[in-house]
Amino acid sequence: MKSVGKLLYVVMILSMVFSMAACAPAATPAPAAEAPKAEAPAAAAPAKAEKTYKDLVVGFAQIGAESGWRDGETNSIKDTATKLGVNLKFSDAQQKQENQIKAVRSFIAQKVDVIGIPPVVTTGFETVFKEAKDAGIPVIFVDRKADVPEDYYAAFIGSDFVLEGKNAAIELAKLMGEKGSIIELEGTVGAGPAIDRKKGFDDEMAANHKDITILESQSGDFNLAKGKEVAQALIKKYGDKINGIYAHNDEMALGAIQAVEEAGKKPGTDIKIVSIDGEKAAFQAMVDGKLNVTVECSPLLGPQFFEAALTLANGGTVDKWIKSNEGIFRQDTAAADLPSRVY
Ligand code: GYE
Repeated sequence: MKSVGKLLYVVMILSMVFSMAACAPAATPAPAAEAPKAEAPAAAAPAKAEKTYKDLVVGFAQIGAESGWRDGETNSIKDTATKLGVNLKFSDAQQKQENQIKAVRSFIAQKVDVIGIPPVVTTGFETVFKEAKDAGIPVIFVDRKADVPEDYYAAFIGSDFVLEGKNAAIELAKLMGEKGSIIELEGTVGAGPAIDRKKGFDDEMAANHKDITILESQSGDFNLAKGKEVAQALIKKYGDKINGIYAHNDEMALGAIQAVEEAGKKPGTDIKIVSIDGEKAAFQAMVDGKLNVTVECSPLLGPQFFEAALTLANGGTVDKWIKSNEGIFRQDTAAADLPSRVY
């Protein structure tokens, strides 16, 4: 009992001291009060309201529609904009760099908040991205990059193409029992993913798969018809020497499959085929046993793109490289995976 009384006494004294301190004018300022004081908020102009998705005006300068992959990306951008209520100005350059440049200029003139673009090739974009920078409009590279100074763009959202190429090489070498000869179908000449997918693949083959020879490497421009045409010409040239095909995207692999069949061989068996993207059609080709592996590259970049755009429009910063999550898919799971593929 005695100790309870003592405790009560201490509590009473303490609470008196605290209430006195609360009422008394601050005599000796606490250390924190010595920090430079901000201007009284009442005197300053009211803070600018943060933009929401509904206030956001975004220009997107798409390349075109060369692949199912790109259609998948276009849908992801458009659908996400609709869902979020973003005012999207979408332009289709029909595979032409000059049209993409025109689109960017028109977005600058319209004073959009942010510009998104997959530059079709890496060179020739410096002037127009400098113009965007001078106009204070952040540029986000979506899925492809251009070779411009770092401060000409705010972020790149997309894949590690060198790694995709390296993974494709490891897969193809394994399928071929670490020996034989292959042909390579490259993407659009001068396009970032074509340059990097070649580098990743060729370097891995040269370093770790010395009994595999790359007979020839040619551009199939990331589309089915050209991929088929190039594969036909190379099959004619090298005949039975070819044991493997590496295509920088699924569309060209689908073209190559047709070329192999027309040459009287079995794609996926006589000639192993590995490509990149993970399109629905590639999964179907794996189910049919004609394609062996697709290394995924996701075009479903809409949500990450608009999130970054909103942050930038509000003056925030984002990671310079926003990476997409991707896997490697083989024939053994293709049938189970196919129904959930979006693009
Ligand atoms: O792999 C290809 C498309 O830029 C990453 O472009 C993209 C590539 C994709 O045409 O199919």
